[in-house]
Amino acid sequence: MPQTDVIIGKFAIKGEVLQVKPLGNGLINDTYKVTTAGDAPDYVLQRINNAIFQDVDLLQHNIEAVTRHIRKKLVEAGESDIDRKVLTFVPLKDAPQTYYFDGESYWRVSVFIPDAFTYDTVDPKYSRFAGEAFGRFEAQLADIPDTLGETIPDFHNMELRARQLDEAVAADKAGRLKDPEVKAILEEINKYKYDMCLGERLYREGKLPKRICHCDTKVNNMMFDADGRVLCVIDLDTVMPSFVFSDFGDFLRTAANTVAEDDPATEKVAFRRDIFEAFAQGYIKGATFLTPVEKENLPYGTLLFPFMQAVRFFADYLNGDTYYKIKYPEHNLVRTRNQMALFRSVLANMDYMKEFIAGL
Ligand code: GN1
Ligand code: MG
Repeated sequence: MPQTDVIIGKFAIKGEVLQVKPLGNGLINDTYKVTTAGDAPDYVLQRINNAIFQDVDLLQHNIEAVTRHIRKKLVEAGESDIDRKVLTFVPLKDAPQTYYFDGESYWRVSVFIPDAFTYDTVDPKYSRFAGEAFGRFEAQLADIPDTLGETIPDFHNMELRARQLDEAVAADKAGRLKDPEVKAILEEINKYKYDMCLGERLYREGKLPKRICHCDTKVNNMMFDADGRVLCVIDLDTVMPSFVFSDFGDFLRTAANTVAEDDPATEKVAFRRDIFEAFAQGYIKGATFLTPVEKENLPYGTLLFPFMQAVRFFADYLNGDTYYKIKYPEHNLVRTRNQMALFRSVLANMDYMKEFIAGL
């Protein structure tokens, strides 16, 4: 692999590079912080996981269109400090494109946002801000003039995820299906699979629209300033047409779980109503465009995401851990147990959530 300082030298950055070191804890790409000398901005260098994002040209086209459009909206709204409220991608020194191919890997560089923080957990106050920010993010992109492609086709399509699990089961590549616990998880998933594909059915019936969504609204994909105000949404690789549940449900999947998504202590997993209520209030304020069917199904979206994530972790476990980065052999199984425990906890809250949403 070429040196990261050689790679960074291909981009039209300002300032002399002092240091490049790993940043963050994403499960897909490799991320580095690039520190420069003097007044020049610092940067974020990323190696794009090309096995997962197979069309990097389309990916960067999407991201450039999205950041351009949001920047325009911020200017029109008379916002200040815009460079901290939307990501800026840096072109190459000798070409306008915002990615570099070194013969093996794809790389990109964005400007590092100073004095900004990401969190792996939030309190209700931050949850409300996050809800409003994700709702606003979707609202800002509602009239984007560019056509955005699906950077991972059918990314949040539950029918596809269910099929992929069926394929993983049929192949049993890692020979893990003989474990009785694994079989029990599979049975539980199969029991709810059909119900969880409701979104795709509503879409086919013409009752549910697709909109431009972020599709990876993990709590740590949002930057806050020192006062807890949302600055911007990051990790834009999966911005694409989807159901609004993608952003609503995926945030609560991480933020409203009492523990991290890979905490082995499943008995501690529980769905936090305080985080849900604050997020839902914020989101409905920001997402001014919601149709009655979308609003009514937000509880379904909240239930769908722990389920879909469990199915994805579980399929990866059966496939021998080829998709998500793992830190130990059982990591994907531990994640699956955790997400199924969350699914059960959310399921027990369905009536309560429906009543709460109807009252907003
Ligand atoms: C991945 O890149 P990261 O870690 O923010 C994944 C999400 C999953 C998440 C689970 C492209 O997100 O869909 O929800 O891990 N991204 C992709 O932690 O598959
Ligand atoms: Mg991330």
